[in-house]
Amino acid sequence: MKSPSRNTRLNQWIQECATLCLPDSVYWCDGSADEYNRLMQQMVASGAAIPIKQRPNSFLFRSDPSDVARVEDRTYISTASQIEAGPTNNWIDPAELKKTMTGFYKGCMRGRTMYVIPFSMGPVGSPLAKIGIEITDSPYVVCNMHVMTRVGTRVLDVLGPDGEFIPCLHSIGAPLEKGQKDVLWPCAPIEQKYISHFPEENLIWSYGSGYGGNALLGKKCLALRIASAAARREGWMAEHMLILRLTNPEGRSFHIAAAFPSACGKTNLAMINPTIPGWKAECIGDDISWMKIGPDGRLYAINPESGFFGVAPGTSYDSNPAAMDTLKQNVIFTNCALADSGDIWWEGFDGPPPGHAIDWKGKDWTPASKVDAAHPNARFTAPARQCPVISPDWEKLDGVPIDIFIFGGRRASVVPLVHEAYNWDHGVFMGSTAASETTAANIGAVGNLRRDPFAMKPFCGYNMGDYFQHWFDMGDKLAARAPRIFYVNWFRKSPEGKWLWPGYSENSRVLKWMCERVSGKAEGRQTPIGILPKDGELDLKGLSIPAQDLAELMKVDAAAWKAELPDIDQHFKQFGGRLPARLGAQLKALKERLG
Ligand code: OXD
Ligand code: MN
Repeated sequence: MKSPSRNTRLNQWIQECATLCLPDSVYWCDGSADEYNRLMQQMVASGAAIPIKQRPNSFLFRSDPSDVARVEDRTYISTASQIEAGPTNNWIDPAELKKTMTGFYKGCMRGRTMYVIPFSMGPVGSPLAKIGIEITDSPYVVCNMHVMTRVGTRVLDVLGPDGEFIPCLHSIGAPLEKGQKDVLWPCAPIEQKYISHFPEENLIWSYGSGYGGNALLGKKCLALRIASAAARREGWMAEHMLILRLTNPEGRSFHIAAAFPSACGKTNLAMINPTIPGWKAECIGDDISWMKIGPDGRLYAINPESGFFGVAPGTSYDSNPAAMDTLKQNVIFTNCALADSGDIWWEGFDGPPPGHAIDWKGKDWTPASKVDAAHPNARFTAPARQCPVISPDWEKLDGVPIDIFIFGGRRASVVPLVHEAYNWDHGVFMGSTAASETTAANIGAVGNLRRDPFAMKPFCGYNMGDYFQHWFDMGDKLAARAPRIFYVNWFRKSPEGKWLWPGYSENSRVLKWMCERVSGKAEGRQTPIGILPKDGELDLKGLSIPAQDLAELMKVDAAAWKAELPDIDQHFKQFGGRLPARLGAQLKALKERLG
């Protein structure tokens, strides 16, 4: 197929990749509904996609059991010197990594089509948007990219003959020899999977996986790892944050950006349905926020994505009605179960489980089965515009002004429901020490406590010590206009293992307190770890939480916090000379406050 682009660098790169990967044909995506439908029909015909009768234009895919989540162990930040990637990233010398991967890419698209996907992260024409071009041999990836990004010819128009783009080369790593029958989810074995980033040349190479963030390269690879490095160079921020707008009964709006590790409820919070009377919430994004200081000195955020790639298990009308309504049509489901009714199903779905289903591995499943019907990292890919609570401003080219940052994670103990930072430096300290129990979003053990600074451990494209410094630099620039910083823990448990806080929509009570702090209506109480709600300040009307549970949720246990200090010290030590002195000062101050 002839190139529709006049961009010399782009055409040359496509030519080089075609020569290396040797696809049977090259196809330039135009982003049309027709294209999407055609590819889906091909995948239905091959058996890779299963139409979901109850949900128009929706399809179920089952991945290979070895290809079910992001592979952090095989994800690389390949900078000229290892120190630039820092201690939290895997590193291989760029020349060596390119040599290894070039070996894999040679002829890797034999028997397949090479799709060229021009996409924009951010609304086309936004001053914050960036253009990427993904090459892939997976039609599943093309369809997902249609939903998650803005794909098409208008992107090539903006790119013009000499515009800048981020090249993203992806292959599932499963060439087809003549006459070889394809499998339903082709991919390479784990030891051949590489998710590689070259931030110094704005380049992404991904090989061997077709799943989520490993393969939809606009998301984690571009919008977080490459963008975070670019943002530092260019003076803006790329963060693993949802964005929401909360409006109080008087009509004042607050914009909140919140960072939580993967599978800790970002999508639920982004689509919250407040239980407090008169408060209204709108969703702007559920995973990534790009932010830049505006002409008025405030920080403005856009959601660079156009869809939700959400964790399915646990999503229900109870936990997230807006997400469920988003999933009525035009959805790609991956690794969910298929009930005999013809509808999808997963653990935590509304109502009783189906009597019989086909599980994510394609096997018979009944409630008596000992295994999950849906993989714990099963996902839905759905257009953001279908979300009933999407903000009318979600595609505003200049973004929305952020008032509040929230950090958090899953912690069964120690960390109270909410506390506010004393100031920006203290907030950066909170973000840099954020910790959470691990989830199924990454391949690896689930439930271990790990420090996940700013929920960016898997996504920071450069030395995290420098990333902390970038937060300080941004705070210095924002000065009095900087957002206020809070830390939450919705996941607190009693010593007997009972949830202490109802979570979900009730989290709006905590958000309300934050807004009242910002507008000077809540006084708070000072504690060694930060500012907590004063007795009676958290609106609990209509909620029956035993006093004892509330006390536990709001408790600052100095001894437990002191016990955390050596671990924070250890965590900081890994950054050596790259750790900003301001973080050391914060740790010292916390030690002193704890007595
Ligand atoms: C995601 C993740 O897919 O963080 O958003 O893993
Ligand atoms: Mn995420």
